[in-house]
Amino acid sequence: LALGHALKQAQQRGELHLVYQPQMSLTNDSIVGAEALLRWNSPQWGAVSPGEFIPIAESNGLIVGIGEWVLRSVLAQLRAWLDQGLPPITVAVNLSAVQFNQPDLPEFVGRLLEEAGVPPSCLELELTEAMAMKNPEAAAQQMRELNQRGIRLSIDDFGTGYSSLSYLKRFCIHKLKIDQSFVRDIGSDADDQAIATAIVQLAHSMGLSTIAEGVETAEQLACLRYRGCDEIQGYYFSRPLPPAQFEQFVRARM
Ligand code: G
Ligand code: G
Ligand code: MN
Ligand code: NA
Repeated sequence: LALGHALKQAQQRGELHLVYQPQMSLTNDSIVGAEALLRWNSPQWGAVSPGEFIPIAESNGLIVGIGEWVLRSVLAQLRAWLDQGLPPITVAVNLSAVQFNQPDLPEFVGRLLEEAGVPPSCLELELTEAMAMKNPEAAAQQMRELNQRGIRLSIDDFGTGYSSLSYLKRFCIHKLKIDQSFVRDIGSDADDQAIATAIVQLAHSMGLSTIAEGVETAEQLACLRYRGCDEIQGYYFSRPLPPAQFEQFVRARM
């Protein structure tokens, strides 16, 4: 409760900020995108993880305002990077179920993109299997409308939830994010190797790409490359970075 109260003020007081974790293509070894991750430095509570405060924000309704702030901030950042001559990248934003279920989300995001002057293909929205499968018909419609506006969609933590393959085929998504729980022991665990192979083959057979999360070692990277995974994200490549450091990271590799 106290945390919820502090969170209410956090936004106005500028205690929230975003960090950007680079995403690398394994086909041409270049940076193709980033995932925007929310951080909260509370003077009272210290650094609070989004894993802790997002559920609170979802239950007390603050998530709508916070989610809108995240989208606006990411688009302003993308516009600034484009103006500064950075190559166009796609930034992925985590959506909460509350946001995804808002009927006017596609129109709202479309308006924010126009106002910011950012090509829709620079924005990717991350959904979870649970969000997609709770009401698959409504979710499919929402995805279609986002897709029609040129916004990219991915399924986060893929493989940990429950998704019907028949629905997966009908969802307008571009990418599956292989959950880090399958990546951790991929060097030695035959089950994880089989799962990664299956996800990559499933994705490719449907014309989707794959990104593996939580890649920390060269061995994990080699295993994923061998299995045809398209992109990686993780500490091996880079931690999530503040905007200025992310820009430096990209420039150093241009
Ligand atoms: O970065 P970290 O591992 O601490 O993130 C923990 C969790 O918080 C992850 O599940 C991530 O998806 C979620 N998260 C991070 N940033 C955002 C955000 O901007 N919006 C939402 N809804 N979730 C976020
Ligand atoms: O649920 P979601 O996939 O959105 O959350 C991604 C989370 O994973 C972020 O909180 C991010 O900080 C974390 N993360 C990113 N790279 C790594 C990594 O290489 N190892 C571990 N353990 N966590 C990572
Ligand atoms: Mn994510
Ligand atoms: Na994930």
